[in-house]
Amino acid sequence: MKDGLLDLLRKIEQKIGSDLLSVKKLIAKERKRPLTAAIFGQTGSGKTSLINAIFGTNFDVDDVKPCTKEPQAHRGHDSAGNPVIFWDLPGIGESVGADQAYLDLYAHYATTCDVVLWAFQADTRTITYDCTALETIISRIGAEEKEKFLSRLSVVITKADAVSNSPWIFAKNGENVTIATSKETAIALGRKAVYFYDGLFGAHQADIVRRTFITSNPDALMKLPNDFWMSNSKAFLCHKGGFDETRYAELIVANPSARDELSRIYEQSKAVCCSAKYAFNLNAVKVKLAQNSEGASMLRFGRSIQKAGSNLAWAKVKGLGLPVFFDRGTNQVIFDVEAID
Ligand SMILES: Nc1nc2c(ncn2[C@@H]2O[C@H](COP(=O)(O)OP(=O)(O)OP(=O)(O)O)[C@@H](O)[C@H]2O)c(=O)[nH]1
Ligand SMILES: [Mg+2]
Repeated sequence: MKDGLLDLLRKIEQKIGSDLLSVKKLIAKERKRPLTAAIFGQTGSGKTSLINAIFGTNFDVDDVKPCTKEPQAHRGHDSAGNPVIFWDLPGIGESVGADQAYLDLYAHYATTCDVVLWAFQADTRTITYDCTALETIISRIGAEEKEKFLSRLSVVITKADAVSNSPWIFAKNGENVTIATSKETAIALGRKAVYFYDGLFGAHQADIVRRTFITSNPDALMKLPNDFWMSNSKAFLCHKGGFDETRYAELIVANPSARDELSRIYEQSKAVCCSAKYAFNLNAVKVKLAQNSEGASMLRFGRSIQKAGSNLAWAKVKGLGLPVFFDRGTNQVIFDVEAID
């Protein structure tokens, strides 16, 4: 990872020359500070399970009743050895009284964390409750903090495995299994991603500033419309407001040399779908953490993040509770994952 970071620095150096010193200073400062993150969302939406899947923690989860009652922290390091603190919080929706206290907690973490994830579970479509909670948090943190908080907030859609417009694909390779969506399920998840993102942020989208490190020639970025601008250090490209697929497609055609920055900002303007159960898209969640954090901390995840994929041990797949097919005509099991070596 350190080499990856140096490579990236060299690339930035070639592009922006004299500004390298300011970028280096920024990175040095960022490295000393732990990256802090937290996850919000309704009870049972799978927050703790997601953290367990990403960080290998063993926090309690419950199949029936609200489980996490106090904030609990995973204190670890990213792949470059830099400190990361991830706060797993209680879920809202447990009771009116508990929610008041939990929303106070959320307001606290909203202003103190570098990045916040808001979890929706894929097999639901209700958003009013979460929207009301977001408004309460905003009213508690005040107008000044609002923009910063919203810009650091990402939406994750959990339990993607619960969406199966057509079967998920399990590719066994020795002791490992790669789990992928079928085309239809990928499309359904893509629609969910837009639905929950737009639903949660609603009119607030106009206030959201997204930013990404500049890796292309800055000259190419000068021609972008007025809702894009470069930070003073010329290290970041910033954008304020909503950024949908149509606009993204138009801008890429008009500004092909700015493709890298535009695609990173576009990715930040969408929810990411994942599944702790299938270990699906967990790397994409880490990318979200990195992209939405302030400063140069996105570099800290850098190239250590492989392309989003899903890998599970075969032994784990056997324990997923997949259906068993039984033929009543022959009185035989036709398919049982547990019977496969
Ligand atoms: N199908 C499926 N179920 C999941 C997934 N992640 C979590 N679950 C289940 O969802 C239920 C709730 O999971 P938790 O991780 O405890 O949810 P939580 O959001 O932390 O809940 P609170 O702590 O009460 O806020 C458990 O039964 C989990 O097994 C997933 O990716 N897929
Ligand atoms: Mg929990």
